[in-house]
Amino acid sequence: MRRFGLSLLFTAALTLPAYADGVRIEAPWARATIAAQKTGGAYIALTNNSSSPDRLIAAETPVAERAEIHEHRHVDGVMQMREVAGGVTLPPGQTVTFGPGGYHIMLMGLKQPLAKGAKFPLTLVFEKSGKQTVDVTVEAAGARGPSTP
Ligand SMILES: [Cu+2]
Repeated sequence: MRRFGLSLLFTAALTLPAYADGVRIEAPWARATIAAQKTGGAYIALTNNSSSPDRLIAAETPVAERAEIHEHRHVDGVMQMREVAGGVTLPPGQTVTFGPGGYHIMLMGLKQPLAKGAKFPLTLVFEKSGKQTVDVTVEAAGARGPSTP
């Protein structure tokens, strides 16, 4: 009996989510969109709990044709947006926060409007720690941050 109990413990340890020693995803949120809008933005905070750098290299969601990793930058006083080549580096022990005016997951070709209060799955692909899926909460169209951190 004792031996059986131990092996169960081992199984539980092996099936713990990868983020225990990799990247933790917090506060996933998005802004509500209107019917005519075919793009939207999703935001998260990524904490790399491992001892080596990792990288966010891709994103996927069933609510859009595709998801790209974008950043906003000021170029000659004008706000521009572009895809981040090679993904976003996540230094060990640090949190990289995505938000309006900075890094964002661009949802392109929305299949339906993102309604305030709804949730949708977002899968993030990390170079070292693999894939993780989180539920993104849709906030008001003008929200500056997540209502539930
Ligand atoms: Cu964008």
